[in-house]
Amino acid sequence: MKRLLTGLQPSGELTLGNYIGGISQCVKNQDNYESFIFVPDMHAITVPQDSDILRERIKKNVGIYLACGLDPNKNTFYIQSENLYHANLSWILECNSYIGEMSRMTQFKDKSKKQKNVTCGLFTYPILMAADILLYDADVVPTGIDQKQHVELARNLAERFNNKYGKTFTVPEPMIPEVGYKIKDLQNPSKKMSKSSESLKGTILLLDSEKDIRKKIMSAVTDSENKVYYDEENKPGISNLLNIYSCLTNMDIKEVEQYFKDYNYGNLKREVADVVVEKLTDIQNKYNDIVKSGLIDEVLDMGKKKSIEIAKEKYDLVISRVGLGRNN
Ligand code: ATP
Ligand code: LTN
Repeated sequence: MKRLLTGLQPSGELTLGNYIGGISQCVKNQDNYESFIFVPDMHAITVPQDSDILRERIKKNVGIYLACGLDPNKNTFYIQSENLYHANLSWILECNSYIGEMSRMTQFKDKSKKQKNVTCGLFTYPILMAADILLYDADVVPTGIDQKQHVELARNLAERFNNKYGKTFTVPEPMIPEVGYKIKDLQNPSKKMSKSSESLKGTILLLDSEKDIRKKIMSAVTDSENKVYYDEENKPGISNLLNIYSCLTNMDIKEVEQYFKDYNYGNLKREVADVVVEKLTDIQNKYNDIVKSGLIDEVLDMGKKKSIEIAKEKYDLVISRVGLGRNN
């Protein structure tokens, strides 16, 4: 079975966008791949974080993954900082990476503009991401389009290392969800719904209350035509609502368009809110049971053990190829 590996940064509360574009895709794939889902907490500290919030969010996110249907018997869950091999391999890869190629990373350029003090970690973070992937011989890496360049760096570093030292790493493939899965901010539908948005008015969080979900959807920005049809360019707000409905009901976008064709915007929003509330209430009920059950720590302890075993084997091979340490 091929291996799938992905991580969602604990840099904010998980959103409906994360569910539709990320988590639910992993749920669909869990029978087809041996899956590794980890929390890249060391990536989160490339920008300032509050320690108490970060600590709480790491476990909360794992609870949400489980509540969304990621089965602990089919996926290995672990926390990056609990496995020291990630940072160790990252260092060796840094010594095989070039300032020139790192300077071309577009996410660094974007994120560094928003920071007062730009850390070295923010600059080298894609190399740590390559280590996350290469330690486990991942075949496919599901991510958003913004991470494609980082997965390509991981491919380049794997090929470079293999050419220099002999076949050591699997060269991973990015797995990018289709355009339809891109959910937009409800207040600014030209922008993606994002967990690190400054205002959460246009962002539905997976643990939002029913009242907040309805309020956010009812006040979604639309247009003045009051006719429901799908046109991403001229009607981004309405198209976004239709997309959300289509993804949560597994209905084709054409069928959804047909279904809502005689609706006004108010009624459309009400029905979209109904399906979002139904889906998220189910996830939230499961999440509350999972938190009470102690399952999160159980799953993370098992995952930590397994991830360290796999990573150690790869790391030992790497240091022996490079000539580090002794007796290898
Ligand atoms: P950040 O704000 O920190 O960039 P984010 O919430 O925008 O975070 P990522 O952590 O970069 O998202 O992405 C994690 C996963 O969630 C990816 O698989 C990505 O495709 C998916 N995802 C995030 N936002 C959306 C969205 N609005 N629509 C569809 N998929 C999304
Ligand atoms: N950089 C990614 C999170 C991430 C990741 C990974 C994703 C860190 N390491 C390895 C896939 C594989 C992000 O910011 N979304």
